[in-house]
Amino acid sequence: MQSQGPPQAVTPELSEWIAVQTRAGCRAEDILAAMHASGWDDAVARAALALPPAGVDRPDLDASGSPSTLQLADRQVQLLLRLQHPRLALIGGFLSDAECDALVALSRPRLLRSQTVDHHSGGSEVNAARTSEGMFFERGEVPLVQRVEQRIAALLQWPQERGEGLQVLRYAPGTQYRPHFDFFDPAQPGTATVLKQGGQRVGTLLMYLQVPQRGGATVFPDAGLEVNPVKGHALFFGYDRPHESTGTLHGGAPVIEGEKWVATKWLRESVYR
Ligand code: PD2
Ligand code: ZN
Repeated sequence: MQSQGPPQAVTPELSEWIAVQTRAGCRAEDILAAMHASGWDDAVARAALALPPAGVDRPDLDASGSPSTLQLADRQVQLLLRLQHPRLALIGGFLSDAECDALVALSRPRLLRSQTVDHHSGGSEVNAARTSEGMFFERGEVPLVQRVEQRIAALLQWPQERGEGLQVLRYAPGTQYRPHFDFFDPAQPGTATVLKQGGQRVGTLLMYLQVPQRGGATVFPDAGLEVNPVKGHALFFGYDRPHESTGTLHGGAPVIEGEKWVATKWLRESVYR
């Protein structure tokens, strides 16, 4: 006898239905519950929602079977490098040249001197350790940002609502971002305030939009690793707990010649509004 349940594969119709629910403000967890109630297989539902498999609650790529390419919903990308510690991956061709140029053009008029989190108050402050200029998009602010955020969610199997708005940074010659951790230091008094919205950061995706002629590598001093920016490439690193043992101390080395532009997506452990 044939099963009468829904088809057990991610179809375009299913993706469209999920997009409609998401635009209407439904959370991924609620859509998942509705799909369970309608008889959808849990693994298929989670894949369609870009949620991690049951029991796995951290952003990461699906690199099972050691693929050299990954087929995301709207783009095929290259899996160029994987590292276990720090947990890191370098993705080629994540953004097209046109997408990089459009993100730069949209953000250029809105740049302001970058700030960092003030660990005492939980607010933000100008800091000599970070001399770039930057701006934030609202999540889903324009169709291009929506498309990039959908791609990130598919790559890292992490729902869009567990991400901060996309940040774009411009580094002129001589500017840099000194080594730091992207998670919030649990020992600092301002951290409790920051965590109220979305909880801890659990991963970072850096996308290179424009590359300098010299300098500007993303460096991981504890791992002895330097990643040279390449236009359209994306660098992911995850941190399962807010601790230096993750090996994710990293920085943006000074730009020597030319300009470096990057977009950063910081991922949170829970829904970020
Ligand atoms: O621009 C970089 O290479 C860089 C380095 C370290 C960006 C960030 N951190 C960041 O946006 O967190
Ligand atoms: Zn960082």
